[in-house]
Amino acid sequence: MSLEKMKDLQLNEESPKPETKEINGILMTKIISDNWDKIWNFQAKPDDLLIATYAKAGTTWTQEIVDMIQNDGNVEKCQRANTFDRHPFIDHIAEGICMTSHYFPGLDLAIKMPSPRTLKTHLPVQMLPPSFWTQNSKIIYVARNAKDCLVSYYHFSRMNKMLPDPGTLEEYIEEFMNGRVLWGSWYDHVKGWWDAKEKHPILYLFYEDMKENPKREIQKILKFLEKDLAEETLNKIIYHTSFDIMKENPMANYTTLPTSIMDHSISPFMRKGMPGDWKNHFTVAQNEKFDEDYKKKMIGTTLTFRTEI
Ligand code: PPS
Repeated sequence: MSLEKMKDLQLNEESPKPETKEINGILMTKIISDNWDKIWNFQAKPDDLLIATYAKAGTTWTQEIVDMIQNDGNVEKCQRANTFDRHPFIDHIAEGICMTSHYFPGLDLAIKMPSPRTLKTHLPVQMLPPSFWTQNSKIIYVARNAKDCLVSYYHFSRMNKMLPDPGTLEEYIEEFMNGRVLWGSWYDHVKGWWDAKEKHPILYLFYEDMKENPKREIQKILKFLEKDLAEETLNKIIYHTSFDIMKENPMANYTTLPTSIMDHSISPFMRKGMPGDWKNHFTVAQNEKFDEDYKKKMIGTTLTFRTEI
């Protein structure tokens, strides 16, 4: 198929929902599982910075903060390209019409990118390419409470043609609790990365803390990156990376992708940006069941979350 034809299809036709296939017990798209070796053998470098998250935990927000820091608060420089071109998503491979968008072959983009690179991943800790550990690359991990992650992931799965159909919210809650969603169990993800920070340079942040006090959390990132910025620049970063400003920023809000891939009229990528939105979605019965199951899955960890602020 010619590139023109592929672009035409991308603009005018619905992308089919992807096939899924497990790799190492984790649900992924089939194309990722079938090409797993390419991801596993990815060569990290000592000066890479990796932003790792469970999906919908505040990845894009953190990417924008980090880019603003790396560019000393220069907004124009941060608008040089889409978020997914600035920070390649190393565990994303796609095929067919989606290949015409840079978003999808994130792995290839990362391999070609000159250093120093800032990269994105949603991989659970045991699936991270081992070179990140041997190269001692810095990692920022951002965690968000399970219920808000679930609601955000549910709406994202409705609007993003690259994710499986989520069904009803009732059905999706069950799938989420059982870890039967792409990139696997939220519970194992947040706990696995929490434990990993004992042995590796990982800055572990929380979405709720970032929302409560962005200045304090950005200062943690500055310290971790061994950067110092003037107060005025810091305030500029807080403003530029606020939900309301990022929502209007086409280089950060995914609106440059065609509707055949992400349909923001179904649900915008920058949707609510608020801790506690799960309360507008869960019934009392769903919440009780979720909490009971949550206690069992999170037993024995020192990791705690706030489900509202
Ligand atoms: S992805 O697709 O996994 O990379 O998504 P991710 O960026 O991790 O998460 C998207 C959710 O983060 C919200 N968001 C923000 N919240 C607060 N402030 C800022 N600046 C911000 N930027 C993105 C976004 O709205 C999604 O959450 P929900 O709850 O769906 O609104």
